[in-house]
Order: sequence, then structure tokens, then C-alpha cells
Amino acid sequence: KTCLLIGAPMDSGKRRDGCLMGPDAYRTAGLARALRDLGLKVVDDGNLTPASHSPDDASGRLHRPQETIAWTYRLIREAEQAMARGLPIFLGGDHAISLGTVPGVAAHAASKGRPQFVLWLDAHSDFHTAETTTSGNLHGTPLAYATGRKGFPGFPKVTAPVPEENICIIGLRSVDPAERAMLQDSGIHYHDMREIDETGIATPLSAFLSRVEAADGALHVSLDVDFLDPSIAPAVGTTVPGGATIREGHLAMELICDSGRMTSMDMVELNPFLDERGRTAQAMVDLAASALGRRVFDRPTRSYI
Ligand code: DIR
Ligand code: MN
Ligand code: MN
Ligand code: MN
Repeated sequence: KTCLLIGAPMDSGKRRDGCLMGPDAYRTAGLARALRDLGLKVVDDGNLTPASHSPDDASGRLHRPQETIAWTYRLIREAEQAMARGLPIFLGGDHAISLGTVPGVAAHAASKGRPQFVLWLDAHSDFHTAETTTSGNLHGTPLAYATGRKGFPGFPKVTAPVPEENICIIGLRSVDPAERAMLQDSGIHYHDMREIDETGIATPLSAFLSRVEAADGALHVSLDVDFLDPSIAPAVGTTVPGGATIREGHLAMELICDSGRMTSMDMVELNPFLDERGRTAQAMVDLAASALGRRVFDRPTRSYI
């Protein structure tokens, strides 16, 4: 298996700047080395740039829509092509990179006749459309876009919408009213932090991974730094207290690895400017290593069934 590191230093999805430094922070924290130590082949593709676009002005309701649309065009194409070469790990950048990565990998899966599944690990549901967002921050919209919802004027058409039943969100503790209403009448499987407290993270995650396996699906994992509790992952612009512990994070990643289904991954929202000695970048690199095979001891059988 070849892991492809694809830097997407996109910073237009929200107002606080700094996510553009994310890809290099992951490199500095030793992502390639950690994966090579697991016996994986790693190719670093360097950083992408957005397609050419007209400049944004400050007049509209949305923050930097032209730059975000330009990134989306670029990332859809790159993500689809990368799937033919290996397992891409998209290094954000803010979560708006998933406007491109998810539709791109889903287009590839569709071309192979394989159903696409998406696991969204996040404090937020990112289920606004460009029309319902109250903040104007497009990093709060990629999941709605990937399902093919209307309300994204100017964005490329999503050729392979991800079926709502194939999406699982875990970690929720900040959901806006419009998102809640749309989620509740969607087929998306969503799990808030209370449910994780009550049942443990393995329960909803194992159920989801079993469905991916039963459908012989491709699995995209989108890991937002703010899925984690701010005490262990402070370097993100939108911290919400009460997030996943480092152990819940690693358990989730090891279960994903055991399933053998992960075909692509996003690591998003890291803002290294807010960090203390790179600790958040390091935590994210360690989680990626767990998702790709690092463990203390092997388990005799798949533990998620
Ligand atoms: C909020 C915050 N729901 C918004 N969203 C995100 O701006 O739409 N923060 N994704 O990370
Ligand atoms: Mn900005
Ligand atoms: Mn997010
Ligand atoms: Mn978030």
C-alpha cells in the first residue's frame, strides 16, 4: 500500500488564518517517517494550489467564496486521480478542503462501481449549505455538498453524491439550528458526545464499519482536529470543550485500521499558529499512524465485529 501525502494549504473556509501552515506542521511532526516505520510506502506529493480565480471582496455574505470554489475544482480532480495511485492522506487546510476531497474520491469509487462511505469525526456537523450558513464560513458546509444538496451556486456539480445512509458523524457537540433540522430529516447516522459517554465510541463506530464491510464499500475518513478535546488538541480555531479523549481517538483509529476499509483520509483544521510546541500536530500524526497500523499489541481477530 502506498500512502500519498497531499498538502492542501487552504485557509479560505473560515476567518481566522493559519490553517495554511497545516501541511508543513504534519511534515515537521514526522508523518512520513511514522508511516514508513509501519512498513508502508510513502510518497509526498507536496502542496497543491487553487485553480485560478477572480479575487474575493469583503462585500458578500460568504467568506472568500471564489477562492474556496477554485480550491474545490482543483481538489476534486486531484482526489479522483490520486485514488488510482494509492491511499491519499489530504493534509489541510481547513475543513473546506473536503468540498473537493470527498466528491473527488466518491467519483473514483463510482467509476469502479463501489459504494462510497464517509466517516466524519468532528465536534460540528458541517451540514450547512452555502445558503443556510449563518457564519458565512464554508468549512461548515462540505458534508451537505458531498451529499449533492442544492444551495451551492458557483460550485462544480457533484457527479457522485454520497448517499446519506453511507455517512456517519461521531463527536458532535456544536450543531446549528438549521443543521439540526436538516440532519434530523436526513438518512445520516450521527452520534453526539453524550452517546459516546453512554455507550463508548466503539459501539456506533463498529456498527458503521460493519455496514461498510457488508457493502464492500470504500471508506473516506475526515478527521477534524476539534473532534478531540481542546485539552489535548488546542491548535484549532473552533475549539469546543467536551471532545474525544486521546484514547477514544486512538481506539477509533485502530478500529478503522482493523476494518481494512479505509481508502482515503483528511486531516483538517490544524492551525499550527495556535499551538504549543507542535503538540496538536503530533497528536494528529499519532492518530494517523494508528489508523494505518501502529499498535501496542496485535489483536488475534478483528475486534470491531
Ligand atoms: C458553525 C461552526 N457551525 C458554522 N462550524 C465549524 O460556522 O457554520 N466549525 N465547522 O469548525
Ligand atoms: Mn480567512
Ligand atoms: Mn469540521
Ligand atoms: Mn469542527
